[in-house]
Amino acid sequence: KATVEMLRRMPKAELHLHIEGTLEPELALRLARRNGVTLPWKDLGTLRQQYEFSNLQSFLDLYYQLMGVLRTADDFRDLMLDYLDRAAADGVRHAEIFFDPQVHMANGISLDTVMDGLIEGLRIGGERHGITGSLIVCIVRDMPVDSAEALLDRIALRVGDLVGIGLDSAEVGYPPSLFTKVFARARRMGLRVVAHAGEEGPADYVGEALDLLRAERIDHGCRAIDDETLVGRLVKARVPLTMCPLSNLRLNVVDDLRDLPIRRYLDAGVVVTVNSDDPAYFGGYIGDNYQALYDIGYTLEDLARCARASITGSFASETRQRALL
Ligand code: ES4
Ligand code: ZN
Repeated sequence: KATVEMLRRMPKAELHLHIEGTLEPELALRLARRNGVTLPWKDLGTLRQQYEFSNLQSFLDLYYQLMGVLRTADDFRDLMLDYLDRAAADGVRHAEIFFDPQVHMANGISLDTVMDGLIEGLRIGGERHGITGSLIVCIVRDMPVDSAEALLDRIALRVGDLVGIGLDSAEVGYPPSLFTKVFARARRMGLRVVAHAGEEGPADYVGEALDLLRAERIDHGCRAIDDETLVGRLVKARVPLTMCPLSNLRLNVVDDLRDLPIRRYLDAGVVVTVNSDDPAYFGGYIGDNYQALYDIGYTLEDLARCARASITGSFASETRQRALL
């Protein structure tokens, strides 16, 4: 199909991607064997049956359990390389990649093991595909605030290897306001700021992410549509939303892709980007997300606008952005 090729060829950046969410079930089983980690699912068929989710939490339960198979720097390198191979095939030229060190550290893996592996993967993938990438450390919002502060103590030694800090995991009941001080400290360390908000949580959480965390991008932002004033603010301040259609569908944020507010956001002038979130869990990488929007009536012009926004909304240098556009 000519259109698939046109979508694929649009230079794009991926701005909302959890590296642990690229752990395919095959790789999870292989790493479990390699590392002597016992999982409750003995074979691929049984594991595959676990991928039907009712909401964000039911996904997170599987996602955090499978993260336990990631033990060595080589594991993290292999995970990154597999992702970059797939991303490059979808026309991704730059990726800003989330990871959840608090969970790995709770599993007894050091921050250095995680980061050394991911960075080696970025280096090899960069040489292989000409793709650039950077890391965004995520705060797991349903873990104690103390654990986020302890992470920052570790991060302080490696800020040069990070572009930013984000906020992810179970949203409802964990408002951004809990992390005002954590993010203020991260900003003083020189990190750029993004935050998941308005995925399952209310529009108010998007406002808090902007006002209290000083978020420069909002991850998801589906529920911002409920607050007209907030939408106007996103437009005026040109705050990109990193939207993930297949994720929202699979986690029942919406019943149908047509119920996503993307059309209304584009018409209002919001900066919208298209991303894959946790592609190994949600049935598609970034190209599939673009394709799914095309299939329900978004035009090539709409999608080219999103692709362009992903580059200008990235934290890549001006020079790199110009080279990508
Ligand atoms: C996530 Cl889809 C989603 N939402 C919030 N936190 C996450 N961590 C990984 N995937
Ligand atoms: Zn996400």
